[in-house]
Amino acid sequence: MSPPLTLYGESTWVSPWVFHAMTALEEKRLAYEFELVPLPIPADEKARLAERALLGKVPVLVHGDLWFTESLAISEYLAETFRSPDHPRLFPADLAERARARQVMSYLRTDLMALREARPTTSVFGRPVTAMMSAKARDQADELVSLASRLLAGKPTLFATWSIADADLALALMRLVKNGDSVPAEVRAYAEAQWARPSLRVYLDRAAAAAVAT
Ligand SMILES: N[C@@H](CCC(=O)N[C@@H](CS)C(=O)NCC(=O)O)C(=O)O
Repeated sequence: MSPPLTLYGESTWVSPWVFHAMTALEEKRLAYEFELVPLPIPADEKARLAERALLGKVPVLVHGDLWFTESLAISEYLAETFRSPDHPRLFPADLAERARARQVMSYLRTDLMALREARPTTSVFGRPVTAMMSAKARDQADELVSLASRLLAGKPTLFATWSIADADLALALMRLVKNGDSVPAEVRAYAEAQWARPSLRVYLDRAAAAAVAT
């Protein structure tokens, strides 16, 4: 029998990386405990997490004696531990599509800093921002939308079947949609359809409730 799973997330419900890890667990239909830590993480809690998980950040996945951080490491571990066909897939079966999915997810984690600053996740889950985007943020938004349009080309998912890259791309696009920035209709429809997917809703509903409460 597999040891129990625990996911550490943040009590403010604003982390795209916890969203990714929780969506992966939900998509795999795994039972797990959920532990909340405040953000910023208090020094003593950060040290406690870092002692076990190497880094004092969330998300942290605990599986038996293994504690580790990094959202992509978590989804890849879940994909490789709880394999298809016994569990739904998180990554495309096709190697070329899987490479493309990793390309998109890596881009979303390491790029778009100006856009992420101008359109933070607080404005996705809670109150929209009214400030104009800087020229750099606008350029990054244009690049993001162009990438989405080219990859989607009217399809409902990036690849032949849903993958965890769809969840990440939808969240990135929602930085624009939720703030009233211009997004082509078919890209917006894709992001909104992803937003309704049950595995994403688990984090999103908690984030929406937390936003209303603050
Ligand atoms: N690259 C990491 C990013 C994790 C991260 O930056 N988490 C933030 C919350 S969004 C955090 O734990 N910050 C607390 C801190 O740095 O003290 C991932 O993909 O999981």
